[in-house]
Amino acid sequence: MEKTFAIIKPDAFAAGHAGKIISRIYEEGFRIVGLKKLFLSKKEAEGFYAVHRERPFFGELTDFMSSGPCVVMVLEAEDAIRKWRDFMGATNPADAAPGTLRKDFGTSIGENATHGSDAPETAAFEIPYFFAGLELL
Ligand code: 3AN
Repeated sequence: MEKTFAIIKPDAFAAGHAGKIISRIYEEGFRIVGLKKLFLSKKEAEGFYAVHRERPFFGELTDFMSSGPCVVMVLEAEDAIRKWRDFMGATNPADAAPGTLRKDFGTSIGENATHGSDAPETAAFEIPYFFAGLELL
């Protein structure tokens, strides 16, 4: 079993899609190991996305991620990292395959409804950024 880190981003939360997305997470066969609603500060969003600090969209991305509440989760499944990335779909919702979360709930490359760790090393940073060990029992 593998764990990955996921976010229901502020766009999807504000649009009232959190319940539908969580329901689809269960249907897809993930176990939700950790889950909480947060309203990130700009500084917390910058720390989370520090790897993208040099990218031209860093300011826009961290403004968006601190613009409203989101839901952070730790999901468990066999091959969870790849499985969640496949279920989210392409970064740009316009390119995302039918049946994926970004196709159904994303509106633009920035406001694309969900986040997921892209590798085991990323998950190893992202999970403890948001969750203490006691919250993941
Ligand atoms: P992914 O989330 O699919 O791994 P990355 O790692 O390329 O995508 O980008 C991280 C986040 O930055 C994306 N989830 C997306 O919301 C945002 N992003 C990527 N490219 C752009 C862009 N050109 N303009 C605005 N935001 C972007």
